[in-house]
Amino acid sequence: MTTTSTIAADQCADTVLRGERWRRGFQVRHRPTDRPFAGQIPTLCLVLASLLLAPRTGATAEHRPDFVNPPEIKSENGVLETELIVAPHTIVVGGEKVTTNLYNGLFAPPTLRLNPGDTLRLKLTNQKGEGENTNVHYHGTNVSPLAPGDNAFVTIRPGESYQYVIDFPKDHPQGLFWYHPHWHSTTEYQIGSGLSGLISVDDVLAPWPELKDITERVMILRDIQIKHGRVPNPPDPGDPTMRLVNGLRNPTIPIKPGEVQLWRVGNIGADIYYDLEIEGHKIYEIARDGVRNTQPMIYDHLLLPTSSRSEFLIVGGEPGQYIFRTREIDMGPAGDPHPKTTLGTLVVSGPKQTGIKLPEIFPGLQDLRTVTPCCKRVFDFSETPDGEQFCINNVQTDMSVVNTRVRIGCVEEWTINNCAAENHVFHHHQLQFQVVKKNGKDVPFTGWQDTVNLDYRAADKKHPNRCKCGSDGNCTGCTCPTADDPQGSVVVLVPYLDPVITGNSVYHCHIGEHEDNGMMQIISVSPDAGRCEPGTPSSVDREKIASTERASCLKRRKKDHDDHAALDRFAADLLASWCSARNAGATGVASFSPWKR
Ligand SMILES: [Cu+2]
Repeated sequence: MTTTSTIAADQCADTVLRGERWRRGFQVRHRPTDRPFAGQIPTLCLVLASLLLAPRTGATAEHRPDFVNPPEIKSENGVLETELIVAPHTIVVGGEKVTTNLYNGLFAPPTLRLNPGDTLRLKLTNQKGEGENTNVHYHGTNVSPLAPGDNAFVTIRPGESYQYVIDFPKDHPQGLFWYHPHWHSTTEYQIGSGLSGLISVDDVLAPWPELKDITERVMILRDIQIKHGRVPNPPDPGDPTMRLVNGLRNPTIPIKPGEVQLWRVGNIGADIYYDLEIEGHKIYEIARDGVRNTQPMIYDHLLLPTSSRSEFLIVGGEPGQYIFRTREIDMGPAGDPHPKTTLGTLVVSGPKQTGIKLPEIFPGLQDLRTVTPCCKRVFDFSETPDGEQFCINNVQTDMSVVNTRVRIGCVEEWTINNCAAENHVFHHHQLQFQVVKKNGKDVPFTGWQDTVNLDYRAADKKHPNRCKCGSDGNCTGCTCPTADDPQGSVVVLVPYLDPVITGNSVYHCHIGEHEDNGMMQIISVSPDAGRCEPGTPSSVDREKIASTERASCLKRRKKDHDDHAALDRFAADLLASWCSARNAGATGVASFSPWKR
């Protein structure tokens, strides 16, 4: 059924994963919550199903559908038990008929709602019947990567089921996460088919009880390409696509003048970005990628790279209709077109609301710049001139190789360089990191995130040595960022602090096409690694290599996904040995002080 070993994350849970976990909670996390969903009765609203199955006539003002949240499944008594069945269904989406693989027949599948400390028991059944393997990754969650947890290396073949059991730590960040297939080499197609949904770890509004009764709008941003009634396998991110909100084309979103609403938005499509804008309205972001900001962030428009989530407040303006859209995005000369597109229509009407103030006091969060990093590493993201193959540090994904070994208990500094003439999106599993520098400039500390955009490089008059691109998007002579020309580089501080993330996971570009074609590597997080294990080039090593050499992308045949079984067993053994050492009284695995956040 699955190729992974079956050591459970809770094998030493009493002493390590639950009892002696590093305290890292927001002080506010322990406040009682009186949000309406705190009662926790399993509920699967099927309202959306009927909406999705009904023929739709398009996006004219007269025929705009009403906005509806995705259905929800909530935890009860600390457990969320559910089954997702992946199977082909024929539906009408955005006015077009398509036969595609869906979770439980829904283009907007249920939001899984649970609380810190809860256990998610999710049975995934693969009924795709097309010879396609699948699995589920729980994006952004700070949980164990070992089977039967959030293990991206599990294989669930057609006709098989797999029982995931995932313990969410008691101090898990409260916010928006998501689930999607992570079966390397077909991830893009599977997400593009309609396979992704949201996870809400409640309650993001806990620090602000005055907001507890405001209307909450949960939004799945996902596009679909339909050709001859099917989703192309794989989709081409350069082709025209239909952008939808919860499977709806240009829905009407009502709000009263002065009313404060919480919008929880996830870009959970396969490849594309959004640059969100609501005419006449500001975006007051309170959380990014499932972690609250340290201060209110106010935007006229908000870039959401693939896989990012933003939770923000909006305040209804003067009565009228306002377009909710994504602006046009410049993805670079080698990138795909991302044209301006209407997503929905905000309709402001009704009696004026008053009395709710936007929050100004935010919970604390550790500024990781106060910590001396154990290790500094550099990762160069490059691609072949034709933009077909993608590399990290000059090699494509090899599912049988651990590329990076880090020690639990460390904060590391990673410099991630975009050496290509199109944007990439860096994502790291199991944690959030802090961005401290972008394109050579210091970034103020406003929070943590699990995805970050890497700006493209392209030649201009001042920088003739960057990529030179033809009108066909083919680019040659690309170089990686340097100290003198840092365009495209991002420096992040990565906290490998929580022993629950011990094991093997991955970091990669979250543009599905790029990940499937080589831009992903395997990381082993263990107590046994050296503080700066050789293997990944350090920043010092990298300075000796010319940026032109670093920009190459060697094609390496991807090995079969199943080769990973041995590595998973290896990680499980490591955790087991570490658990027994801790149980015997050995300490010092992580000497970092408790988190302040
Ligand atoms: Cu990419």
